[in-house]
Amino acid sequence: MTTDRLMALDLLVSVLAAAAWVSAGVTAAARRPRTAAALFAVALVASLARVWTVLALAGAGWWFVQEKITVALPLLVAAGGVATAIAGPRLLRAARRADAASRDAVRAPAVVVPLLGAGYAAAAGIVQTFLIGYPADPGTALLLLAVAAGAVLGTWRAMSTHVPGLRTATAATAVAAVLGAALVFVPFTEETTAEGSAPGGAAAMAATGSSSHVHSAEGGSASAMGAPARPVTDLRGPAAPPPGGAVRRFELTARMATVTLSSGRKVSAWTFDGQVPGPPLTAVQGDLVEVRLRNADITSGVTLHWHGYDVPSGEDGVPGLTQEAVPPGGEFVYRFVAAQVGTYWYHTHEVSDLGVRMGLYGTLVVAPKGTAATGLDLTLPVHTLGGVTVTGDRDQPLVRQAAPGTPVRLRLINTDNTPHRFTLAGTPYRLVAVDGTDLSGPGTLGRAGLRLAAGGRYDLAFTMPSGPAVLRIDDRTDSVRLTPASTGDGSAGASATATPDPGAVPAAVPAAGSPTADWPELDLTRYGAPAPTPFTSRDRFDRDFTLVLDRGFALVNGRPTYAHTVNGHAFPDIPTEVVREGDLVRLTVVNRGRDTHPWHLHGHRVLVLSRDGRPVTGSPLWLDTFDVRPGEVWKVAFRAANPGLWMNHCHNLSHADLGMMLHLAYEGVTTPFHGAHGG
Ligand SMILES: [Cu+2]
Repeated sequence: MTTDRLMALDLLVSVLAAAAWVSAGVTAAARRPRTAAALFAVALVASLARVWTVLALAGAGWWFVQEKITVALPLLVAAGGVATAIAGPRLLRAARRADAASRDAVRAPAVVVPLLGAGYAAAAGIVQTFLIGYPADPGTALLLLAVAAGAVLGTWRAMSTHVPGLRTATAATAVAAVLGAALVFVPFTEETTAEGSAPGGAAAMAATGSSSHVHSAEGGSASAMGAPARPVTDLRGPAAPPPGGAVRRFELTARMATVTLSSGRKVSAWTFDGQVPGPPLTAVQGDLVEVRLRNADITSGVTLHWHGYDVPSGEDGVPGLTQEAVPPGGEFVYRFVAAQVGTYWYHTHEVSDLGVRMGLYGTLVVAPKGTAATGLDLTLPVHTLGGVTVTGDRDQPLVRQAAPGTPVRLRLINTDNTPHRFTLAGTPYRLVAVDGTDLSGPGTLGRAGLRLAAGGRYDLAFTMPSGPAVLRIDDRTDSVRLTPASTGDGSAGASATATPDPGAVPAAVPAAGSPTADWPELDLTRYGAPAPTPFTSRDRFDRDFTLVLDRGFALVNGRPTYAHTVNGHAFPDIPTEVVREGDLVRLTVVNRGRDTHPWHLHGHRVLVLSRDGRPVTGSPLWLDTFDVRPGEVWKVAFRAANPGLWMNHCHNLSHADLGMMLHLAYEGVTTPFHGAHGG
């Protein structure tokens, strides 16, 4: 069973156990011994099942069961054991007789209180998992214990005038509550890294010190490590391109506007240059890209972040970290060398959840040097704008003609907060690049569902067939319809004869228009051919960080919030990951929640080492955004070769907004900005 299913099953049996224990107590109090005994049996079975689900979940990793094994199960087993020993025999006896006397007997506190107590204990475990989450700590455990004990005492006192040892028990409960509250609310000082064991030594951990404030203006603790302090504002792109490169100048003005979609539908949006998506930026490898950003009237401010593009840190566009947001009337000039080839995008990083949703994004495509563009090359950012799915600026299918034989490349970009599923019918094709990086030996695909993470990109390539080809989104919306141009019209300038994809296995190609919902999802970790990588999972890692993603109450920018948490904390209280230039860094990202988290590290591509313990057997996967689904454990690694201060966050930007982001800082890099931002 998958971890996700196991988590769901565990939740189901925990709720069932809590409900059955409480119902057994209530029906006993209502003098219905047979019903109570039946519910008691259900409660016992559900509690035992819970023990099994927790033990089974433990096989997926300690992260999935930490609070269950340390808090929920001990509570459930202790309270259930007491209820079974004390209430059980009385209940069964009464159920067998079922006369008036035994009906009265089961409403006694000796039956009802233990049954309800087991119910409270079972419920406390659920509260622990859902409200507090990972990791359980002694403070919250004591508080929960005190609440459950208080409920037992209250119930008992309500049922009986004499509760033996009531004063002592009440006092003990109060002490536990006070102690628990003290542990929860009095800040710790010894908390250090983001669960990172840094084989680099204790000094590195000490450098992390007071978590997110380590690289604030006055916090020179990183520079105290010996490396000379370097402000992030010095880490900028060059003024001139490398030899042979051109300068590509762009100007983008952020402003509010009403945009008209292809259907005529009008949407009020936040735009670059009055359009959504913003103007497409293109360059050739080796060019210097220079973008002058102006803000006309976006009152919350705007920046440009180059998603997936490993620009110098000072060009990364993170407000409060690498620059101040550009206010209305202001401007900022970004410069970076177009070193990476492929499909990328840009978007604002100031109030980015709202900003990107409203339309502040566009595409960035870098072509390899010295290759003339041939065929049909379509850049297709997919976004939900004003409640409808748009491809580019179209809310209707894009219809294009292409002569059979024309090489076609479709660049899919998911600019939304949640994944999209793409299917291509009518032609065999290959998924040739992911997140801008070419795959090794990508095979021919036919009936495949391509799940694209929020923020991610897929490049699909094929030769235009003699029939239509249709790209569909989420199995319902036709995004692109390519129809074969009548041969000889010369429109596409390609050879008139259809040349089948060389090397293509004549796959069973589904016709355009066929239903796609049952097409199996392509597993990228098994697609393509292995190839050498600069490091592997067998290497020794200089830093090892674990990020456990969950939900729970935490402070988000000082506000108590039901947050999306990392290791039990929310931004800006998640300890910064500190690395040194040259380090080989491993990240383990664990999702024990119910939401998918597209994890995105700025400034670096990461190599996927494994997912759920299974290594990648296909092409090496270099990603900037990887979708960590419920129950999944991803291990990825990167070389710390781009010094700076970087966001490391969930690219479901509404999750980031609710706390799911942190910083990755290179030792010695400081910021003059206030630091408590980044959304
Ligand atoms: Cu998320």
